[in-house]
Amino acid sequence: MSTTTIYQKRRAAVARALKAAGGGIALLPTAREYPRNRDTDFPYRHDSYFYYLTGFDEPESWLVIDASGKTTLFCRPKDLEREIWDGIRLGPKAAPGRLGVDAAFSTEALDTQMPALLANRKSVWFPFATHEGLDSRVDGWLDKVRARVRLGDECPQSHNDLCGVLDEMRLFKDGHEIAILRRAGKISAGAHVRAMQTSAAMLRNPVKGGLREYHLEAELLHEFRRHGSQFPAYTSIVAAGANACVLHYRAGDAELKAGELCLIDAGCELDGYASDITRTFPAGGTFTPAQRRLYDIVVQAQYAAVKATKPGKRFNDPHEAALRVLAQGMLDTGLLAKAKHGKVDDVLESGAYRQFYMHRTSHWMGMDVHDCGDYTEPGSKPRPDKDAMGQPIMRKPSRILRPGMVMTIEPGLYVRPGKNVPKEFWNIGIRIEDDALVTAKGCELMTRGVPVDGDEIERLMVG
Ligand SMILES: [Mn+2]
Repeated sequence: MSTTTIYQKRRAAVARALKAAGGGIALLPTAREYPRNRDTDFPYRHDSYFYYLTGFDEPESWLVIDASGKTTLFCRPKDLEREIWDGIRLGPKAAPGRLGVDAAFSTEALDTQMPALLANRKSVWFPFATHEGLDSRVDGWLDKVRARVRLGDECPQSHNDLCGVLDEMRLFKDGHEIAILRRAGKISAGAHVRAMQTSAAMLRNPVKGGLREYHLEAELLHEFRRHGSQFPAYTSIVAAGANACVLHYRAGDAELKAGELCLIDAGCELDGYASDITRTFPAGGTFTPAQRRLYDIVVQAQYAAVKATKPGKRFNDPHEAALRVLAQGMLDTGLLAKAKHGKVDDVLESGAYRQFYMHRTSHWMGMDVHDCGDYTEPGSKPRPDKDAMGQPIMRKPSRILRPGMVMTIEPGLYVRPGKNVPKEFWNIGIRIEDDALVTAKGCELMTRGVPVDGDEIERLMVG
């Protein structure tokens, strides 16, 4: 299938969803450009929804989809002067042929064309709370339509959130998307291998100033980019030693020392799709016994979560499976004293595990690293549950996993120094994260080009 056809099919699916919801018209801008400082912008990143429906990455573009299936694109006009500075623009004339839309206009015609497109439509759909100023822009266009009601035009009567329609579509990845996600996962895995090997090599042959977190970040970025990745999918975390216990630490300039662990959470974005990998490894290539003890618990927790990631299971099942292994590990190692905390079920019930494991095990992944998609099962009834603090609430059961969904599996253990915490484990932070595609029978880990097994990591690093 040509890529144009893929985007046409997705737009047709949106039109069908609008029709099923009673008709109307959907409009969707891409992301805006953001200035960084004088004359310099932040690297431009298109809007994921917009790109999902067009494959078009020029700024200032808009897409309009009518419930009848008719599609209209607004894009920057051809401009020889601007194109000399900023690069070739597609332009509205070439857009229908290239992108398969029915009509195309210059963005300069937005304010004149949009009211005409919105007139006599039952409702208007756009993404809520994702583009600053969008709702007032739409209001301005509706105002122009309303000014014409005496001429017989009708104004849309309702606003609908387009995100709901698009989120549900994006939650299920098609073959085109899966192929890109696999490639992104492979590139990122290679980058982690490279960082591990560089870490051990630089500690074997010390450089002036020592091995720093940024040295490993540079290896990651080099590997991403040389395989065609446009950007990192998120800011890379390279955390030396105790920094691993800071969940949103970034790569800084801390020194990596032999005998300490390094946690790297980094993934590239490739052609609009993310990857998200975390590995924790001994900076010098060999785990200490205490590090290895906790590491193996996290590996086992991840295995348990992977086993629970298959069609028919719920989104929360991998988390519950990982949690049980982690909680048992906390008791076995004395992180939680058995005399005080009881057995594994008591720990799960009391929430005492939160001292060492305070985040969830999974999130959806796709175009966005924390991708869109409902985490609860649509159409199901709320039932008694507990919130993050263990308080009883009513909520819908978590989403039933189905083929085509992509999620991370990322258990961890983070041990900050504390009075009743065995000293040998202080400042050890471990997380292991892979990206799983739910398949017909189970799941495919798309990021296992870098190992998780402790022995394999040691072999890879000393090799
Ligand atoms: Mn993640």
